[in-house]
Amino acid sequence: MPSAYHPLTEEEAVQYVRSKLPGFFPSDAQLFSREIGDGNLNLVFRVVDASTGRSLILKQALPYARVVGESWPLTLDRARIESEALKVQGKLAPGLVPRVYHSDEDLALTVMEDCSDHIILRKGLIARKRYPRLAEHMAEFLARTLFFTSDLYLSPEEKKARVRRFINPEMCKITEDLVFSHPYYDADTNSFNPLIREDVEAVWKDGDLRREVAKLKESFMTCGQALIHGDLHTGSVMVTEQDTKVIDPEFAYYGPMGFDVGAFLANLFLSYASHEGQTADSEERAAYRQWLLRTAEDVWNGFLERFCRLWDEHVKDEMWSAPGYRDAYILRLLQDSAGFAGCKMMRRVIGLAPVADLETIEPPEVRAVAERQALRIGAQLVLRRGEMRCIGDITELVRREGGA
Ligand code: SR1
Ligand code: MG
Repeated sequence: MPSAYHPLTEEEAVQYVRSKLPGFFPSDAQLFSREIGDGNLNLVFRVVDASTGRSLILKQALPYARVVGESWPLTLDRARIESEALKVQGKLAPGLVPRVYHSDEDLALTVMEDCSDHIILRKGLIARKRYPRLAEHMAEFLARTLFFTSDLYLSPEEKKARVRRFINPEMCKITEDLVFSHPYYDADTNSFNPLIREDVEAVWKDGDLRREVAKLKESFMTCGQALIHGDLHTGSVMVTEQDTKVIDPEFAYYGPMGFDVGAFLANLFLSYASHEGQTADSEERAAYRQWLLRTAEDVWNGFLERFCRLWDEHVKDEMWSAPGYRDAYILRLLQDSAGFAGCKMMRRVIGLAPVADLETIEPPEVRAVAERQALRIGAQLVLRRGEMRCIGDITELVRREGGA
């Protein structure tokens, strides 16, 4: 740990901002700071000038996972990764990530644009809000950040230099454990609704499923296709009706593109399962579920259109232009996305770090219905990913397996 490192207090956050970003606030401004972090890992300070309302966010990594405590040490290098990834993504997808004002490796912090006028997408989805521009923005973010950081665009030398910059072993290990290993056996970290124990045990005993998850785990560990966000769930996206910001890329590394696409789809499908219509407002829920699936389709189709356009405009390598290669690449990406989406759904039902979409459903009997759906959809996405030819095949599977 760098010797200068210590977790800041609210007061120190104000002093830090005054000394390192002297022009951001007037020198006589009365600044207020509040620690508002509610995620699994970090401190997040919001610093506001009371008279103008101008504000910023100071995000600082803790040397352990906040959600568990000091018994789970965690690398501070994730702050450097996050800050560098935000800068790369900000250039490739302007306006779709918070602007970085300042970063400090010794204190493991990033000072960035305050997006507090946005809400966390997961919260919006729980409240059944619709976001008309979400799919278009996510398609743009995914297509541009994945294409321009891959071998399709970069020279082999530049690509490998970037792989080196974004080696992120400790954060990847969390994903390897929590997404691809622990949910598939009786691991200590697992935590699930006791009412679904039989369903969970069926997952642990399913050899075919475990074999297919193992293949996906291997792909996550070995396929350095592009600089991926690495944790692109709906808690990593902030929204208003008209705007979208992708936040928190501390898990970024060179991995399979389908892991990002799949993560986002998985979280729409988790929301789909969570709005399972057992209660009085079932018509409204059914309509909302259709919106979620349409959004998943729009994300993929928008992504595909943009990705293909970028391919046609920028791909120069003789071999990448071989007949049928682009279509084969995209089909593999779709099938990878389905498989990774499946793993990401199952981990949120069985493993550590559940999602509020399911957790907040009461009573536990109703929650169990939604959780079983999520498990069924997840398992089938993994097992049948090789049969998927288009996004409609995926949403059709979700509809079929997502019946009560
Ligand atoms: C201890 S970290 C648990 C989870 O939170 C993050 O958002 C990642 O999804 C990680 O797996
Ligand atoms: Mg996060």
